[in-house]
Amino acid sequence: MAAFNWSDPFNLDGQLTEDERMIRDTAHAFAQSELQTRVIEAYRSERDAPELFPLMGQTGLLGATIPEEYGGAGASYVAYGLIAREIERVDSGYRSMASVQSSLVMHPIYAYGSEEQRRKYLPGLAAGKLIGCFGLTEPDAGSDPAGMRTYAKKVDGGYVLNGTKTWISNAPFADVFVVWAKSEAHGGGIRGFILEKGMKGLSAPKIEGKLSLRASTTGMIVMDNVEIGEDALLPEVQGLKGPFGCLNRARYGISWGALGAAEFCLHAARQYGLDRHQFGKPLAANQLYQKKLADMMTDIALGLQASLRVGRLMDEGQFAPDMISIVKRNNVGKALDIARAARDMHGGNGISDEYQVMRHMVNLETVNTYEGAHDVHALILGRAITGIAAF
Ligand code: TGC
Ligand code: FAD
Repeated sequence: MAAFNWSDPFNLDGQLTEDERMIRDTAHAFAQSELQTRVIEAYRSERDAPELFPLMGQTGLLGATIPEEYGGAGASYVAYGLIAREIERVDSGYRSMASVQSSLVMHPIYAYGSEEQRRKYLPGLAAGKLIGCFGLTEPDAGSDPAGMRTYAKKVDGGYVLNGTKTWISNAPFADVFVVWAKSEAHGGGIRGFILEKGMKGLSAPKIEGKLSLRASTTGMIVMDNVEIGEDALLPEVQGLKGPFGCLNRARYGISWGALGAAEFCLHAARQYGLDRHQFGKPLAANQLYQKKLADMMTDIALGLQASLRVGRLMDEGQFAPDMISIVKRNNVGKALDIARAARDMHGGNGISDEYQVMRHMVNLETVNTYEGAHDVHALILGRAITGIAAF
């Protein structure tokens, strides 16, 4: 019989390759030394942190699945998930910064870009010398991106873009903008374009006053007659499957990341319950307290196994997007429940940023909404089960 380890109940560690363990340990050390030391103050002051990108890049945490010839690490999707888990153990906003760069900017350039575009952008993005953002959502098109209004008009030698994207992670300090628009030259079909900071008519104002994900910068992308050349078009994809192909990767990473945040909350609640005494005994000596810890540990362990399975299938090229909807929806929903429970278990201290559980709780509200809201993933799964689209 094996000894039971409450912090790794199903021996996830033993199911990883040596390379994956090494990448996880590197990400853990980086997240604890560079991110954990900044996050409380960064969150308080809602401070922009573009300087983190080169630090993440030097550590090999950006574009991990992209081949080495373009600056990536050529690592597995499981390794990518492990990186997300370690970063989000510190803060969902920092994971957001990294997952947009890796899955929503580097992936489309690698998968849908020309060889010239790959060579131009990917090494700089992998190194964190360039920062990327991904513009799909619009003020009137969130869960329903097919309703987007951003339009690319065809002109001699290129296109002119008009439209507004909103709630765009990294946009205010981004150098590279992957933007999705309806294209006149392609029968009004959705196409991806690469825009660059400084183009005439392109601006990216910051959205102030977020009460969630405050360590990550969010903004708009405003395009007012932005002229781009033919070479700005991502040539290899047409239609919504372009942005959705990117979202598959990011949603999968989130399924690991959210559980990193949940693990932080479980560890914090356990330690708090052992240290704090009420009624002459540790809080953790009470049955109600232990039941909450047991529920947390169970949901984390089951969720991690599910994400590992989906990651292995992605590495084998055998995944279906609906599998990703299961793990994104389930793991984020469970992480949110866990963070709320941990906040409660800390009593009054639970609302202080010093204890960090409430920051995770409030962050996870965003994570539950972006990359397909919780209920939208239920509808994707409902469609898979019944064959009827309810949206
Ligand atoms: P639908 O008719 O279902 O599909 C249109 C075309 O797309 C294809 N497709 C997919 N392809 C690959 N992967 C997927 N997951 C795909 N889902 C659909 C589909 O096969 C079809 O292709 P084709 O060739 O036949 O045209 O499209 P719909 O308009 O009915 O979609 C409905 C729904 C609900 C599935 C979809 O609109 C949806 O997922 N909505 C949620 C929107 C969303 O997730 N937005 C995220 C914005 S980015 C973001 O939040 C970043 S936050 C990052 C951070 O900071 O970490
Ligand atoms: P809506 O679509 O208006 O949904 C509102 C509510 O209605 C939700 O609860 C939803 O579940 C529900 N709902 C919608 N349709 C249905 C239906 N048919 N049936 C039942 N319920 C329904 N987008 C990007 O493109 N790039 C980014 O980098 C990015 N980063 C983000 C960062 C942050 C901090 C946030 C908050 C958002 C970000 N987003 C980004 C946008 C995000 O993807 C959208 O907010 C999300 O897709 C939901 O869209 P919405 O806000 O318009 O809500």
